Amino acid sequence: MRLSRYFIPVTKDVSSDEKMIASHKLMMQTGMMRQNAAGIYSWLPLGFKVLKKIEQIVREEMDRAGAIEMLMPTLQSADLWRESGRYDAYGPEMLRITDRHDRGLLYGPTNEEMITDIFRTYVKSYKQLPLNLYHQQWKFRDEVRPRFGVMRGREFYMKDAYSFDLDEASARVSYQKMFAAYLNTFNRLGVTAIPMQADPGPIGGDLSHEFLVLADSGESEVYCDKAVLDVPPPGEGFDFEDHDALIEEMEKRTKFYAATDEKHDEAAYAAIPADRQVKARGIEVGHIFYFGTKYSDPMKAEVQTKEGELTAIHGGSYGIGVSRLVGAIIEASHDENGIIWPDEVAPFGAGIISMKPDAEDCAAVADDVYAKLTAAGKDPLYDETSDRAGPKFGRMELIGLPWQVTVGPRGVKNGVVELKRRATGEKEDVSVEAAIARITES
Ligand code: 5CA
Repeated sequence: MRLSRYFIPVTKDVSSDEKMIASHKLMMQTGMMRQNAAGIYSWLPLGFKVLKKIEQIVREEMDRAGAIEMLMPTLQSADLWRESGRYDAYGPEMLRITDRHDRGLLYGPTNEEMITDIFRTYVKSYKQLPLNLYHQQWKFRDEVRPRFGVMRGREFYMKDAYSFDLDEASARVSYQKMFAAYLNTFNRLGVTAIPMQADPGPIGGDLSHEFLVLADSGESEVYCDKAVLDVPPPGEGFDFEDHDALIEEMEKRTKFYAATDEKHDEAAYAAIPADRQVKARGIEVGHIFYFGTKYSDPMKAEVQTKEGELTAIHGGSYGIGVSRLVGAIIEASHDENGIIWPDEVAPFGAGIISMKPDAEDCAAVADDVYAKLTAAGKDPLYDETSDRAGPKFGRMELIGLPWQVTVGPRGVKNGVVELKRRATGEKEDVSVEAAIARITES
């Protein structure tokens, strides 16, 4: 993409609000998003690209774990929520809407009721189980205090998956699959997210884990054993059908103490060797629940067993804050000059700075780098504007693409370009071919 033809409204001055956390400020400065109302944002091209990359990784890992993608609407019927008893219980966070026929609607804060209704309509036999359906869709929660940009929005993008099983034992296997899939997902996104015992809150149930990315700006206070940070994720070859492997995976991690303040047990924490005690703040990027028959009982989501009896299914739900992750990744990966995008979610694979776009020889080399990186599928951002060097470097640093290739007159004379790795700041003068090779290998 040529920067002169793209739309990145970079602004240095965003707000003097001291409480603005780094990710919020950086997202505003880089023109990734625009606030339209409290907690409601437009995703401008750069931000939208990142959101879509995260969505795609989440999708791939859900699919790999056997979940099936679909799409439910943002608006839901109030009657469905009356069936489960949550219409009144949900409180003022729910945005209630009345249509022209005076029918009650709501902007969905989550989809347990709707998916249970779909399930009960079509699934009648144990033979069709287990089933895990998911979608990625906008949600609305009328938060009292929307803040920190996309971290606590009112409208936000969520991946929510819903599992249906014949009994509790099988539902726990479904839960373990999602647990393992989440570890792989967050690992691919370049963040360390720690599973912690959590309070199920309004979703309900008795088994629940939150996944938290440690960051000073996080809203939750967390306590954990440092050892939990060192357990590697299950990885690419992991077999989701191998139940023993699933159990082992979950045990490997849950045997170490890790809890949010709501579930914190001071005595258990004190028993951890002092040099391994971690008290920190965290951002909740995922939350999984096993809630048994909480929705299937009142909504009559029943299937026939082998013996021909009707039984309420056992359910779980599994959320990932996709839009929140954009902020969480930046919170975990930035410096005083700007964002440092992990390779997998970077909006562009590399940035090219043409220092003298008016000089024919310089422009030719920069065009060549642009063509080659594009052909290699690296989707580069090409700054061929006539802005001065300082602002060009500053802007590229701020946007924080994993690689920067600077094409300047002196280098061109010597047959080299400058290759810089954003994360480490390492710079090297190399040939165009070597630069392309390094970037495509990463
Ligand atoms: N039905 C369940 C699982 S699908 C559910 O709604 N869980 S949740 O309430 O924990 O939300 C799932 C994830 O959405 C959270 O872990 C968090 O990452 C994200 N999330 C929740 N509220 C907000 C918000 N106001 N702004 C941004 N992300 C949010």
